Amino acid sequence: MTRFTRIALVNPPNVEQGGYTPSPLGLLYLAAYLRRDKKLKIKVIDAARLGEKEMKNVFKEFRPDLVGISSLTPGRYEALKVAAYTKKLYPHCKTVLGGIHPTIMWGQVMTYYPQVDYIVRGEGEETLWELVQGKDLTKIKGLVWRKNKKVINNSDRVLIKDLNKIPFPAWDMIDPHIYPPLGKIKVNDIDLTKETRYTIIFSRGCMGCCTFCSSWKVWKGYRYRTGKNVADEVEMLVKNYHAKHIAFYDDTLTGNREEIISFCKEIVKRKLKVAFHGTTRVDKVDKELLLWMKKAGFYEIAYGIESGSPAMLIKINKRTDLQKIFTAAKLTKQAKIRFFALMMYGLPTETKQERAMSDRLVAKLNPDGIGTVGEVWIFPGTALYERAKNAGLLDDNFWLGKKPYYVYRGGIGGDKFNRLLQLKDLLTFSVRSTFLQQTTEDFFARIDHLKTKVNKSFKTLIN
Ligand code: B12
Ligand code: SF4
Repeated sequence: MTRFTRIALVNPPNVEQGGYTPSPLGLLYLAAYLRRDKKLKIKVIDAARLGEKEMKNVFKEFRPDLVGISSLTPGRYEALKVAAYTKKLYPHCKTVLGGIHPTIMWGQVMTYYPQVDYIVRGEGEETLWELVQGKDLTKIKGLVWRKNKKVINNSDRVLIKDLNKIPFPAWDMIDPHIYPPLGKIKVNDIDLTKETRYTIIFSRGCMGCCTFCSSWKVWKGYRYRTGKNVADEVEMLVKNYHAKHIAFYDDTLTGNREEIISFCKEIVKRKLKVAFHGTTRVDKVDKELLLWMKKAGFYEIAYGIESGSPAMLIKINKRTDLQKIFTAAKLTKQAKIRFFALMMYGLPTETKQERAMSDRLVAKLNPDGIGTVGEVWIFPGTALYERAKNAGLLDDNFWLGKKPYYVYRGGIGGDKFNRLLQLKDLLTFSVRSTFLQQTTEDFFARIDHLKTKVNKSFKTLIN
């Protein structure tokens, strides 16, 4: 017997970045997977685009019995607000959170936010299906739930082996035209400033393990679809929606060169006229691959370059080097594909000289575009987060606050000058707050806290 029959899948409001948000591909995948059960009524609500008011209107009309909410780390507060609103409106409706933030911080989310009934960790399709179908909760792998107020974390789910078997995202359940065009140029007579940009994904996960990235926590390795299967999806987008601009949202698009080449051959054979964009690693391209990509319609490839300092590339575990970066840039340009460089500035221990090396590298590469936020954001689930915690910069409680992410401003072993400044701030703050305590109990607790903090800070400073 199904446990739920009216399911709303929500991308929370106010989570766009720089005013833009693409379609929530994860939710479209989930909707497509669930609707294999014809009895279910499913709604996908992209409140990031439609707004909070529209989301509330749909809720009132649709009366869901399960609300599924997607959450990245910066958008967690908005996701939790949607869950709280759901409970206020329909106290008996259940809420389930999924996406990278609850996948990593499930313990904290379930402990502090009673408005969340379940969390689906990692890949969502099969876990959500079993939840909706009413399977015994103790047997649903990948599910976090409560039994008599105790949080129960079921064992991990084995990831779907054959990605080709997952139904294509349910584009028909949203209006693709609510997503504004995102492109500044004309490519092969396709005016990107006018075309809706559709999104697609070839693979799940990444073979990398960079210290600032948490992708591996969700996807645990790299799986890919066949070129033919992805070409079928492109053809569906072209036939049903007249799609002309498609962006691949893979972490590493070209992780399997044979399947990418086979995809490109299919696109050429089927005469599909589409402008493609994708992101990959510099060590995952070569001349032949790029020439095929050009033929298929790729107009731009973004590469995670990150730094111009060889030592920094090692520190962040990028597993690339300057030679590979130059080669990828040269081959991409030779294939007449735009080369887009993704850079990181302000990485822990970065020196003035290393910053200058990055600037020199960018100047030499002369990319067609460059993407950087100009500072480093630390997310849970990354090696960097663990280092920042060990250095006493933050702890898990940080994510109970509203700040979208932790901005790194120095303090991890190596930035000795930054660390000294931070120590001074910490001491001033702790001494002040110690002497402002009302009760003796608080006072002694504070002194202990201060001692631990100072010890920890000195240790980090010395290391
Ligand atoms: C598209 C995208 C975006 C989009 C929209 C994200 C969205 N709502 O789908 C935009 C541009 C808005 C965006 C913004 C940001 N992003 Co982003 N983004 C991506 C990207 C490239 C693709 C997401 C995707 O479609 N994946 C494919 C689908 C199939 O996977 P999925 O969405 O994770 O969904 C599956 C599961 O997670 C789960 N699931 C997800 N939601 C739900 C909900 C329920 C109810 C259930 C049961 C299950 C479930 O089931 C799905 C199917 O298996 C990923 C990288 C990647 N390849 O995944 C980065 C990624 C998610 N983004 C990341 C980052 C860093 C950001 C930004 C901070 C970047 C920035 N510079 O501003 C912001 C934060 C936005 C915010 N306010 O929270 C990081 C995650 C960091 C983190 N801990 O949050 C990732 C992993 C990139 C990376 N490798 O570091 N992003
Ligand atoms: S290559 Fe990109 S997606 Fe892969 S681990 Fe590094 S930063 Fe993350």
